[in-house]
Amino acid sequence: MGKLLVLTVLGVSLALIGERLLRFRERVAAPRELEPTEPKNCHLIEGLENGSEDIDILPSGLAFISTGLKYPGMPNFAPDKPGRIFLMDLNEQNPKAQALEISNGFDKESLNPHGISTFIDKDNTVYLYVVNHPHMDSTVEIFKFEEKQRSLIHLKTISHELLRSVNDIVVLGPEQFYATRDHYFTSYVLVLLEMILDFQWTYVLFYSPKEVKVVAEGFSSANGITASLDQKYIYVADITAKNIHIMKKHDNWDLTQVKVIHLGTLVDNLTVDPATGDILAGCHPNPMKLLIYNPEDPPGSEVLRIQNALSDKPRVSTVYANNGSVLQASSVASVYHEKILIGTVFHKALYCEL
Ligand SMILES: *[C@@H]1O[C@H](CO)[C@@H](O)[C@H](O)[C@H]1NC(C)=O
Ligand SMILES: *[C@@H]1O[C@H](CO)[C@@H](O)[C@H](O)[C@H]1NC(C)=O
Ligand SMILES: *[C@@H]1O[C@H](CO)[C@@H](O)[C@H](O)[C@H]1NC(C)=O
Ligand SMILES: [Ca+2]
Ligand SMILES: [Ca+2]
Repeated sequence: MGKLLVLTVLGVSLALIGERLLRFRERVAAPRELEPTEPKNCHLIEGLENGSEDIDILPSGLAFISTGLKYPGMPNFAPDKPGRIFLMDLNEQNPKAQALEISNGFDKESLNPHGISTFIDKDNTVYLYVVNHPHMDSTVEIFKFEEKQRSLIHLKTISHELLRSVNDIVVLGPEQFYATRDHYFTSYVLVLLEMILDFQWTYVLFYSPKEVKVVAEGFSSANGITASLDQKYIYVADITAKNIHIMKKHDNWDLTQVKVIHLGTLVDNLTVDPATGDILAGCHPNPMKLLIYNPEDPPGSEVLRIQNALSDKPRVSTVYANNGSVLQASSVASVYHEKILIGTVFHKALYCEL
């Protein structure tokens, strides 16, 4: 009897694992034809050759770009260089990316920047919040931006036991932000297992000096996060589930799900078009090529625009698509005055007119 039970449990477990494996294969290996799409006058940005994970553009047209992310399982072409934050003034005719100076007193060698988010205070001071992975840990660094000096003054490091495997943040008040956790485990092998078996143990966290709490959970891998223009809704990309969750924000900062928009492609970072409120999603069309990098057959890039996300019929259109010959592994796209900046996980960055 005992043996029968063991056999039954083993059989059921194997069947479950088999089913999860099949679903994993479907999620990552399904080949998709990309129809090449390109806006006008695209050119690669000089100085940003090795990744531009996240981009945040101020209302004034100054763009912050985080580069040099080192992350387990992701290729990196400059593993010995610390990460940096670049600035681009999109009001210029031919904007150049310029590395920002970082104030002394901050360990610049350990900067490993992931998601970023800007916050403008009532007195117009600009703060840049950076998800950092110093020595593969997760912290949020707060910098004050000095526009004239083109520099960042480090003010504070936030760490918390719930701030683990942080991917992206969206800052909505002084030291008040939502953050996504993209994996439950931190060791590479367990992360792979987690991805394959799809535990859905990742979440969105709310952080403030007074209160830290999980406000939404059950994501396969919560990734990019941003807010609607009126800040009443929060958009969360679930990268391995290939969808975007539209969440309503409540007065106590809790989130409830309004709907899920399926995109059929791995959704990475999200931004909102300041002129229209449309969501722009940097996506990975070929997950397997991203996981197993081969320069001869590189991963492609895809940027989608989602119009009327809150309506019954959101409209999804392709802004940019390329098989990797120009741009590999797009992860974010940000729009300013009919121009678009497209960043990538470990490759180049592209600037186009819409
Ligand atoms: C990118 O990586 C290559 C190879 O390590 C290096 O030679 C180059 O200087 C890097 N470029 C930048 C802008 O960091
Ligand atoms: C942008 O995409 C890359 C690729 O996954 C990712 O590593 C990084 O999390 C992204 N940035 C943000 C802010 O999510
Ligand atoms: C990608 O597209 C370019 C031009 O459209 C083509 O020349 C190239 O062979 C394609 N590469 C792959 C790997 O499909
Ligand atoms: Ca961000
Ligand atoms: Ca991301």
